Amino acid sequence: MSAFWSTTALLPSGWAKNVRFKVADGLIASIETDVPAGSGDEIHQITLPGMANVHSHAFQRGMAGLAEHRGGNSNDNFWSWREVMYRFLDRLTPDDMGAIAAMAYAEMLETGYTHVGEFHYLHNDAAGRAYDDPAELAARIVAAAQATGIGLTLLPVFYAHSNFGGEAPNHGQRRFIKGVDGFAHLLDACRSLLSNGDQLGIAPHSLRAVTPDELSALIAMHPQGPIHIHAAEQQKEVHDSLAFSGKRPVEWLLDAAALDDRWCLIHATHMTDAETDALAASGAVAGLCPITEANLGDGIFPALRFLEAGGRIGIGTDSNVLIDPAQELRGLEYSQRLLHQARNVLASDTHPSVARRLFEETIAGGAQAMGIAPGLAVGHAADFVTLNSGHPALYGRHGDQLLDGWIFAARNSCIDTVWKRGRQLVSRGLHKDSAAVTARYLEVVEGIMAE
Ligand code: NGQ
Ligand code: ZN
Repeated sequence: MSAFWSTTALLPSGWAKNVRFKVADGLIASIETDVPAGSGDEIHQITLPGMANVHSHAFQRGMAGLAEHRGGNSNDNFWSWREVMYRFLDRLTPDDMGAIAAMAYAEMLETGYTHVGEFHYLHNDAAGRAYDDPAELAARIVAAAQATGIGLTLLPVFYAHSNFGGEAPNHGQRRFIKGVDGFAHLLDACRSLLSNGDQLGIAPHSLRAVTPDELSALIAMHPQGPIHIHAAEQQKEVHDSLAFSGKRPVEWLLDAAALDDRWCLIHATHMTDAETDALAASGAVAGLCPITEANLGDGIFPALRFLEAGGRIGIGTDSNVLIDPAQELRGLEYSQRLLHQARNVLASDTHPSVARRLFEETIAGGAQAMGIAPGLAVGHAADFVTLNSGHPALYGRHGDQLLDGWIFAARNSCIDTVWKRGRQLVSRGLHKDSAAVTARYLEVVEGIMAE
């Protein structure tokens, strides 16, 4: 494909009509508006930029739906879910993980994500021993991204402790553990795996898993590029942080880690008003995962205040219990409606459409958190998502109404085609290798469930 033409397209400047993108080497070489299609152009109706999924643990797709029944007692919570997740890892092989990641990434592409930030913490074998190649499992992530075609920001995770104060890791965490030197080797190995357009960041897992000294050492190891960390997802973490340092997790990070636009704080659910305002002012992104946060019973992010303070947000699929950016954005707005007993809470004066506001915010914040360029502009990757104008939720809709229809009113996906760096990966909502990826996934899941 050398040119891509769309009746309407969402550009950084807003909705444009009769838009022609020339594409060269996977990048947008030029954009013309109000022009007819050329002969041989790829022709579509409604074109959006691809979205970034800032936070995924791909392997967790394989246990989706398996933790939705009561365990031995009636007080299931985040921590009991985590035990189920740890048990799922008892036997998972590199091949299993690669097949599950490919399934998750194909689903991401099918729902409109063209880039994923993989917060990758599975490093050791099932006995907790390092593989001969420290990047054995990271390589499976990279291979799954390359096979499916999704863009990747690989975020190798440093994980060394079970709680604040450098507590020894527990048995369930044996596959995650690396020392500072081991992590340096892993980071080097990861760097050599990446291909064109992929990015490398670092991910100290959480203030529970990393001591302050280790955090400083990690940052020194990676002077540029994204830094992601889980923070303040659960009240227990806030209490443990206060007991350890006298500060809440986000407060501690703001004071000790000099947060700036390289940082992405995953969840940041439990913040005081002062933390909310200070995080917004720092330029860091809050990586929100509304579906997982609801699924795990985390709490409600203070989105209204954070956005009003100029805070930046991205969205992530985290546990991958369900993969769909439209449902993430809908869940984010609905959490605020329920909390504030009001409607259209996250709209703004410049964007009265809720979906448009959230789409724009997460395109910008998501790209920042991934270390890539946002939106459909010259020199940026030709990452197109087209909507199916024949979907009843979009009938007769124009401009921002299309986004509101997609995000609030469609029972099934409105996605028609998806393109990564000018290459078509999805048509009629299905990944080009869907049959093979799904067949391999079926085999792996049947094997796991039979054990
Ligand atoms: C994770 N997931 O690393 O997969 C975590 C659970 C933890 C979320 N926080 C483990 N949603 O935080 O200790
Ligand atoms: Zn996570």
